[in-house]
Amino acid sequence: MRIAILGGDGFVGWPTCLHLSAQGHEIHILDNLSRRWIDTELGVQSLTPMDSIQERCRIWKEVSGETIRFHLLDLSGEYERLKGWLTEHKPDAIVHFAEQRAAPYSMKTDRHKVYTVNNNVNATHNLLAAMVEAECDAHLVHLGTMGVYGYSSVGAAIPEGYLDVDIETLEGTKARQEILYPTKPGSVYHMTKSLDQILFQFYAQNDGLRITDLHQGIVWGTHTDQTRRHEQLINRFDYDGDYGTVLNRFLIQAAIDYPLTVHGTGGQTRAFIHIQDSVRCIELALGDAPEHGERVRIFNQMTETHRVRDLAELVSKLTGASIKYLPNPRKEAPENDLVVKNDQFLTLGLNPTTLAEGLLSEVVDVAKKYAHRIDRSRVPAVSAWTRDLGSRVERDPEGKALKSVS
Ligand code: USQ
Repeated sequence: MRIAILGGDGFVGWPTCLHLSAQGHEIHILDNLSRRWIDTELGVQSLTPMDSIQERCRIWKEVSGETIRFHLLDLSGEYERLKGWLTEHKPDAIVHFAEQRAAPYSMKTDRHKVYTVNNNVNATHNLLAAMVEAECDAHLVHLGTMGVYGYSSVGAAIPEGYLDVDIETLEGTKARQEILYPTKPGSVYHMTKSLDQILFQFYAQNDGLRITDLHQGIVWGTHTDQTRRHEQLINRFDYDGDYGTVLNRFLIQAAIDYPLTVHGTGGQTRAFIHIQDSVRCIELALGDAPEHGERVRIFNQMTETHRVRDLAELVSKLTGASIKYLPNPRKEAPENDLVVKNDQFLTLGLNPTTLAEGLLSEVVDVAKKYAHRIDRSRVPAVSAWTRDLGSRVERDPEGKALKSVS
């Protein structure tokens, strides 16, 4: 297949490009390199040294003999170029990762909220409108998030996207409806993915676009089989307070002897998936396209759930790292249970990689190898969800210059 990977320079995008290219697909990356610009804005860098996208593609050609083409294009701001590209290249499939993906970054300031909404919602809508106009019959696979559901604790498993409900009619009988699971995003970033769902629903129903939305959990790990093939193919690995995700942060913190930064009681339960499974799920979703006129197909892309404090304890046991319980900068339930259905990917053949000590220590080894690149002052999570929470944030878990916490 000819596959356009929008956002193919990012953390899940890049290994997906390699994975699909290794399977013989013709891969085109469309990316505005905004993630690299955000590193510059925040004054941080990936733990792992990352080459330019052109250099990465050159190395891939050397290693595999396969060509990955790169097109510098801003989905949210260059509508006409996007439409022209789709008209000219007519991809068979499109994988859409091209959105600002960090919840803390989206809550940093009002400017970051506005940027995240403009970027993410425009990117998705521009893509959908352009696909219709360019008569592009590609199967669109979008990377969404488990966070659209809001990690509820209602005592029922979270279904894959849809819920059957009975509504009382005017005659007093019950009418069965299938609705999108009620969305309850916990950040401006997660809210943009909730909005994406409505855009997809409309374009599938109005224009017959074939769309799959993947509600992904928190990704951990860094290597896939393909990124391992050459040092310069290495994936990015974020550790900072905005882009680093919880388990990867704990593993890096352990590697540099930094206290593990648990927010609140650590009673938050979240869904997780290893990066290798993430790219495999994209492959499985691509092979299972809906028909024209079918509803949006929704998969829960996760393999296991864990409580944050249990993860901290696991990493601490493995590495001897200390744990620090910090005031939570986020507005989120301090404790929640989470049961998630993921039968569809299991039926399609996903064989989950679960948290194993060997894999965890492998990530700690990567972190140790590049520890000299870590700026410890960028480890604390300082983006707060409200002003009030901001004044309570403990900025330095290492104990230097602690802010008072009332
Ligand atoms: N947390 C800590 N300590 C830290 C960092 C985070 O206790 O040092 C806690 C947070 O308060 C939160 C949980 O860990 O309760 C998860 O935070 P996270 O930063 O790992 O994940 P999140 O902000 O939810 O976002 C990440 C990705 C996002 C993806 C989402 C999937 O950045 O792109 O959509 O995971 S999910 O969480 O299932 O919605």
